[in-house]
Amino acid sequence: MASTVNGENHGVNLWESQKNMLTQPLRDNDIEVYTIIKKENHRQKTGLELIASENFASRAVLEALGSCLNNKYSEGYPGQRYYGGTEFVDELEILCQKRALQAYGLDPQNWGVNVQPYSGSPGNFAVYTALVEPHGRIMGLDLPDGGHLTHGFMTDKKKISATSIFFESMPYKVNPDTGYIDYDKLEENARLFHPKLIIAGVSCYSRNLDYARMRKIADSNGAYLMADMAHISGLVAAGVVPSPFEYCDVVTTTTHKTLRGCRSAMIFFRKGVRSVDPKTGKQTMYNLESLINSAVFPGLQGGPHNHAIAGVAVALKQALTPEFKAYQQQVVANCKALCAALMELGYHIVTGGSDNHLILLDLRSKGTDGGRAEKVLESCSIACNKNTCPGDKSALRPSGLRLGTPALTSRGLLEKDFHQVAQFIHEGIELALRIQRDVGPQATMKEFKEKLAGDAHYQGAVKALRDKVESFATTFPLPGIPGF
Ligand code: DSN
Repeated sequence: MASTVNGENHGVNLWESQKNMLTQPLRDNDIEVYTIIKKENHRQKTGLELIASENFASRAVLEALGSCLNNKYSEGYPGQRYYGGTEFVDELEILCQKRALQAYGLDPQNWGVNVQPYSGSPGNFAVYTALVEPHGRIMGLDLPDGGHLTHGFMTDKKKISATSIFFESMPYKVNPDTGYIDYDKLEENARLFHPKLIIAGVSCYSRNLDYARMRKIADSNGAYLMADMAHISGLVAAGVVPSPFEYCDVVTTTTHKTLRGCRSAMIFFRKGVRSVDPKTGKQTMYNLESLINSAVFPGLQGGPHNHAIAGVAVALKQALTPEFKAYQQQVVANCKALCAALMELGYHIVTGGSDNHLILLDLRSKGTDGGRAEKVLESCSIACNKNTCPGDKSALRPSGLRLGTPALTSRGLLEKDFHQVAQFIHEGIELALRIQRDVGPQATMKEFKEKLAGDAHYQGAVKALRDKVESFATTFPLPGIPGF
């Protein structure tokens, strides 16, 4: 029954006054946000999504993400919360942990997992704060060589990432001639730098990592080895690329790239015996679990995003199916097809190929760069991103384009379709070259963009290619919640 104050039935009035706000569908309640989402949905449906870190989450994942779990606070861990009413989120978090270990074939005696990191960057930072003292030393692949910001990125002039401000970072690099990681140099530098943690992880590297070699380097320096498998975590779960778990102490991952869940992250950590003294037989045990759990909460985060944990749990269930394995195999097959088609069209691919879901197209031999190509392709409804290539002199004018196949493979594209995608990319790059010749080699990006947008001839060419791309793209289904 509603309460009454000063003769007015406030309970009823309050509910009635808020009823629309609280119960209307988004379309009726907030047309501006609804319209923006519809436009984004249209962009995703009509375009070709080649950003290597993106994917299309399933309807079930998105439903879990949009559920009442969003409402629940539950600081702490299952069984030890700072709030009441956590019975079901405890059940959910335990289920998510169980599925996470299953998805990677891990024995709960030897591995644990924290599923609370909000995303990859805070997840990585939590590991560093757990295992490395302030200003302790870390080594990760340099960002211009294919590493990630959170692997200690800094430039000659500035410490950019907090991971290089609060920790001392020395990057390792790829060989500029081959594009492959220079493990010899990493070994040599690690011997001098004595890192506490080595990071085996990439954001733009098309080859498998040599975890065994990195383990040896870590061991000879008494360092932890952490894999950041964010880009390849779906491929690892399906067994189509080597697993880092055999060699690493800690493995982090985001959950929305090849794994195809919602935006979140996980940290896997070893448990049990770390080492045995060969002389005395004395065992040293891992103590990562409490360090990592307390670094995530209460060290860096507050309440876990239970709706995201639900989305991740759903994605992990899907990752355990044969259909998911077939999908990941196709991601790799499609990437090889895209790579072969572009090479046939005369393009140079860094390292000459790919073992995974992405390739790095080096446009230096073509006479253009990643920024200009990305801009023209975007105008033609092809989404990808500019990226530095090994040996680039300036990160401000990256020479490459990173292209990935996970998202379009989720829409059902096969190898033959990627031959067509390669043709579209080629036409876009040819157009970028024509504009570049027209504006001259010294023209700035601003002048290039003005020419692209302001010249009727080029706008006609953009429209012609965009129409072809969109007619092609719309023949493929888009995963997710229907009509939205
Ligand atoms: N920004 C992501 C990527 O594109 O690789 C990684 O966080």
